This record gives sequence, C-alpha cells and structure tokens, in this order.
Amino acid sequence: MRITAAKVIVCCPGRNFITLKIDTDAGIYGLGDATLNGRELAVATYLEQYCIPALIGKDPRNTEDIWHYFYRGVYWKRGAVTMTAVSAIDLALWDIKGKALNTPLYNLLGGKSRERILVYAHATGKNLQQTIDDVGRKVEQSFQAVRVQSGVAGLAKIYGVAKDGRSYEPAQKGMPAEEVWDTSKYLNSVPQVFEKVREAFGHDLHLLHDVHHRCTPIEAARLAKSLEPYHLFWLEDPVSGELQEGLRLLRQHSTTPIAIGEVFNTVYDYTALITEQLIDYIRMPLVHGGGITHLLKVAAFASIYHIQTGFHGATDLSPVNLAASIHFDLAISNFGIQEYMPHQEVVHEVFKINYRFDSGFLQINEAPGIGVDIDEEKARDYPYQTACLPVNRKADGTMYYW
Ligand code: KDG
Ligand code: MG
Repeated sequence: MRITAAKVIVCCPGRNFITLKIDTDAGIYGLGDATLNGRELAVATYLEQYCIPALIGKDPRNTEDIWHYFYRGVYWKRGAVTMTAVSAIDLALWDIKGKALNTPLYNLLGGKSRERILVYAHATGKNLQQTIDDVGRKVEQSFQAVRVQSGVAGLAKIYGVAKDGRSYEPAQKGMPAEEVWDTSKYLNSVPQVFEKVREAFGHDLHLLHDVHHRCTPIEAARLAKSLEPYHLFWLEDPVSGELQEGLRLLRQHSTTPIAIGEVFNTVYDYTALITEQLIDYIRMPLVHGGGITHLLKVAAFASIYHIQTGFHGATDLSPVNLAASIHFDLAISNFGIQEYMPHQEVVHEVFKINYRFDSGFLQINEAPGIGVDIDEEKARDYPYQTACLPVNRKADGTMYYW
C-alpha cells in the first residue's frame, strides 16, 4: 500500500479545527486531528509545506518508521507545532491500518481492557451557588466525576468559568483578550468551594480541579494541602508545565493526586515526573503528544510507576482526537479517566462520530480504524476565523500564566 495524496482541511464549525486526510492507492483514507488552539495555521502550514510532500509514496502501514522520520529525522525536534503535525500524521496512519485490517483501532492496541470509559464533566459558575447548581446538573446527567471551577470574588473573568448558560470556550475571535489575576484571592476561594460542594453532594462523587498553571510551587503545595479534606480525584496543572522540579515541593507536603501534561509534547517532558513519582496522571493528549505511536510508549513507561492516564479532552480537540482517545483508553491497562466536554451540535454537521455518552461513561461502536468521518463539503461552509486564547496579567500589569 502507498500514500498517494494528503491534504489539510481547515474549518470552523463554532470553533477552528485542523484535520489531516491521507489517501492511499488501496482506496482507503485516514484522518488525523491537527488542531492546536490559537495556532492552527502554523500546524497547517508545517504539514502542507514540509510533511505532505515527504509522505507521498510511503507505505502507510509503517507507522513506527514514519513517526521517527518526522521526529528523529527532523533536526528541530519537539515543540507544540511540530508534534501536533507528527500526531496528526500518526493518527491518520493508524486509522488507515485499522480500516485496512477491517477492525476498530483498539484491537490493534491490545484489544479491550474494559468495556467503557469513565469520563469527567466540567461544572462552572460565576459564584458558589451557580457552581453548585451546575455540579447538580452534571450529576443529573449521570456523570460520576466532575471538574469544578468557580468564579473568584474580585476577579472579573477567570479560566474555566463560562459566560451564563453557555459551555466554556476560552478562545475568542481576534487577538488575545486580557484577564486580571490574583493568586491570593484564588487560594482563599478554592477550598471554600470544595467544602460546600462536598457538603451538597457527599463523598461518592469524584471531584477534580484545574489550577491551569497559575501557582508557584509553594502556593501549589498550600492549595493541595488545603484541599486534602475533600479528597480530590486530582488537582491538575498546579504549577506551570515547564517546571518539572516544581512538583517535588508539592509532593513533600500533600497527598492530593496530581495530573499534568496537557501542554506537553514528548516523553522528555515527563521523565523526572514519572521516575520520581511526582505525579499520578499523565494528561498529554494524542493530538499534541505524538499520536498513538508515542503515547503507547509514554503510557507504558508511566504504568511501571503506577501512574495512570487522564487525557486532555477539551472542545478544542476535534472528534477525531476524542474517538482515537477512547480506543486508546479502552485498550491500555493503566487508564484512569478521560476528560469529556461535548462538542457543540454544529461540530457534528462536519464530523460524523462513532461514540456516545451513557451513564457517566463513553462507548464507541465497531467501525474500523478510528471511526470518525468528515463531511468536506459541510466543512467548506465554516471557514477559518482567527481566534486566540486569553492572556493573564496580575493587577499591577505583570504578565502571568493563564
Ligand atoms: O486550548 C486550551 C484548552 O484546551 C485548555 O485551557 C483546557 O485546561 C484545559 C482543560 O483541562 O480542559
Ligand atoms: Mg487543563
């Protein structure tokens, strides 16, 4: 089998998505997600200018060799743009492999270790009461795990808190919006929120929280310690992702489980964290972490240290990534949980999906490969629109992490 053509499909059904489609001489095509929120066209250009010409003529079944061709074979390794492109290629090739063998992707990854995937939902509110109401809605929808992000008094806009009645979408049209941040207000507010949520919903519901990189190591240690009575499923990204050593301090002070890595791209972002057992969950998604080929190795490495997966699954990752993640989650032994934010309905006009949510879990059908298709004609109805994630400044104007 040979690759005969490949193209990048750019569309914006409610938000931007980049999809790689690889064609073969066997009449089979594969799809890969290449969406990097706010930097979409950089990946599209990288794929179109440098990867697609080199893919033509290759045997798509050689996933390992092709992965190394675009990773090791490129002097400028790692980095979000490069690794998102590598991921998209890898996902599309595994999709082709599954279709060629007429079997769902999970069968190529070891078969099923479980029948369904535990997911967590997002609950948000501008204040405590709205947040509790939203957690209640998620419980009514049968979620067994809920991430809780609440507004902080004195901060007008903060990560994870949606505008009234709408699901949270931080990327806004045009250049980045600016938000104002105050760590002290945040650190005082979060434990109070979890105290009230536990009071309202008891102790069986799994609760999660995303710090979103906004604490220093000592602040993160204080937060993790103060949340211990509410026994979180995990505390996510407590320190900025690039500071692996930062988690040593936190670990000395708290038993709150830690998840990190949605901004990571390779196993080299995780080596200290895994070998020193500074974390409990890896978050690096297939779409940014080198696809199936690389994540299989990272997950296996993590499993030796009893670290589980909890892949990123925000709505800025396309249904192709989510479906591939479900296959992966079904197959590996050290699966922990999957983030699940349902896409807006308009997304499903373009992407035809093969998974469904049922009673707190995601399930996938028997379609071969990844099993998601794209309607290219519909995609053309939703052209790209420049949109960026916000930036954060402290009250005195200092640029901070968002
Ligand atoms: O593009 C950035 C979002 O995907 C990210 O902010 C979402 O932190 C996130 C999460 O945990 O879903
Ligand atoms: Mg996150």
